[in-house]
Amino acid sequence: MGNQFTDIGPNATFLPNLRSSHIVVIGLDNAGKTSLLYRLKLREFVETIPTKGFNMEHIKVSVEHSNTFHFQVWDVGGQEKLRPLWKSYTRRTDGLVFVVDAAEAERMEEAKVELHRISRSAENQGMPVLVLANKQDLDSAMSASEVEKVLSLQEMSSSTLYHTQGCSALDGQGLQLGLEKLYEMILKRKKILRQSKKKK
Ligand SMILES: Nc1nc2c(ncn2[C@@H]2O[C@H](COP(=O)(O)OP(=O)(O)OP(=O)(O)O)[C@@H](O)[C@H]2O)c(=O)[nH]1
Ligand SMILES: [Mg+2]
Repeated sequence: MGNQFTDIGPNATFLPNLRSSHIVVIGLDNAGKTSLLYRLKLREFVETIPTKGFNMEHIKVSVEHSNTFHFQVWDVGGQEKLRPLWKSYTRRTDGLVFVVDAAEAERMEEAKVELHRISRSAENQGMPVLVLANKQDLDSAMSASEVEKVLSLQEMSSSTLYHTQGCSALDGQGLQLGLEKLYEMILKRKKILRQSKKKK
């Protein structure tokens, strides 16, 4: 799936609908971010090319009690030279999706450094993080709990809600569950923020 440049800037305000959230998908190059985006959008596995900028799609997800939730999803290129741009996309977002290629154990340290760097940045403090351990269709893929361990997710700030989900853009496994978890974390964080505002 090719790059899609739209005239909407990365910091465009979220859709006014309360049932809609703005999420940003980041992770190292080749992790499978664009494949996951289009698996969600088109419900099929598509051929991709490395993303040089970003792709953006609106995605509908069925959540609890047959509610439909809308995500505005920004998929940002993961090549090293593009990573300094991640910050401008993660600013003012409701949730972060960090994708790793679970079959590439040798790049986990690099992924860990990038994930902790972005989640530590002041503007991203406390933002919910869904880690997707992608490519579970491959025999060599690490499980979600192994990925959670090597990325040292428990070392993220105590205010950060996170969940690690195994998935595959190839066959679609794990994606619905991952998005439901993200939805729950976003709601939980909104509640916490509302309560702390009331206390002030
Ligand atoms: N086996 C398998 N291959 C996958 C899966 N998801 C993605 N791939 C392959 O992994 C490669 C990279 O996928 P992309 O979706 O382009 O990766 P990306 O994270 O968007 O990469 P950048 O745009 O460079 O940051 C492609 O060859 C995909 O076909 C998966 O779940 N299983
Ligand atoms: Mg891509």
